[in-house]
Amino acid sequence: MKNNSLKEIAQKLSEAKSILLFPHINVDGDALGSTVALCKALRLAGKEAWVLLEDDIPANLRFLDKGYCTWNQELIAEPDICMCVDCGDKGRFEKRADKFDEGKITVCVDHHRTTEFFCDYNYVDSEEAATGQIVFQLIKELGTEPDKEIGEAIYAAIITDTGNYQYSNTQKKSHEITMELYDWGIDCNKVSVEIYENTRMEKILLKNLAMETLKVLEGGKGAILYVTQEMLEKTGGLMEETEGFSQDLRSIAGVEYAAVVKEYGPELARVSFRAKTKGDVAKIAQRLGGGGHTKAAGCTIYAPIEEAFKMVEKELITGIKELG
Ligand SMILES: [Mn+2]
Repeated sequence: MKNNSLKEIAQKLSEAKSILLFPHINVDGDALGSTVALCKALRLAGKEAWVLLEDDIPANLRFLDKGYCTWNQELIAEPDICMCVDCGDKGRFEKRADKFDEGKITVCVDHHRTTEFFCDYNYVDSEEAATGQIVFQLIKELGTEPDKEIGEAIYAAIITDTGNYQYSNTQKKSHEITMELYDWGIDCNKVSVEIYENTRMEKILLKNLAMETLKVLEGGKGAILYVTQEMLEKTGGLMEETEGFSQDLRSIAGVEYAAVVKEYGPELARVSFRAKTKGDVAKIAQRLGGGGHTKAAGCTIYAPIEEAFKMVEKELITGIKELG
C-alpha cells in the first residue's frame, strides 16, 4: 500500500469546513502536541477544528491545550474529516471509534510501524521520529504562517518522542525541524520546564512504591515491574504518571528489555515495553496483541494483573533468549 501525499491530505483539509482530530488514548506529548498544532493551523485557516479526547490530559502536558481539546462528542455532527494522529487503529481510540466513523472522509497520519492503512487517506512513515514531524510538514503544505504556539506544540511532540533527541529514533531531520521551529519563535526552556520540571510529589511517591516490585530477569537483561490500583490509592498518584517508568527500567546498566505492567481494572492490564540496543519490542507486543515501535511498544491484556505480569515476563524472557 502506498501513502497518499501530504499535499493531497492538505488539499482535503483545505476543502473541509469541520475537522475532528483523534489522538490515541493515554495521550502523550507527541499525540497531543501534533493534534494541538494541527488544530490551531486549521483554525487559522478558518476551519472549525477540535481535538477530541476520551481521557484526561497528563498534568505536564496541559499547557498545550489553550482551548483546542474537547471531550464532547456532540460538538460537531458528521465532521467533514475525522483524522487520527499518532495512532493507526480504532483500538487506540475505542470510545471515540463510532464518532470517527461519522467523518465523511477519514484520514490517518502516523509513524507506528505496526499501523495498517484503514482510512480513506493515509500517511504512515515509521522512519519519522515523531508524528509531530509529519504534522510539521503537513502544516507547511497547508501554508500556515510561522506561529510560536504551533511551534512549541511541535517541539513538545519531538522532544517527548525522541527523549530529548537521545532515543535511537532521533534523526538529522528531528534537529532540522527544530532549527526551523526556532525561527517560529519557540521558547525551548519554557516547554522543557512545563514538561520535565513539573512533577507532582504524588508521582514520586508512586514511583517509589512501584520500584519495590522490580523484578530482574535473565541475569539483568530484563527488568519488569507492575503498578496496581491500590498503589494509586495509597500515594494519590495517577496511572498516566507511570509514563516514563519503562524508560527508567531501560536505563539500568545491562538491561535490554523493560516492561511496566499497569492494572487498569480487575481483568484489564496495559503494558509499556522498551528495548535498548538490539531488541525489538514491537515484535513482543504483537505476540500479546499489541504493537508500536522497535524500541517502544505497548499492548492491552484482558486478565488480572498477576496473570498479565506472568505473560509479559514469559515473553520478555523469550525475547531475551532470542537476542542470544
Ligand atoms: Mn508518537
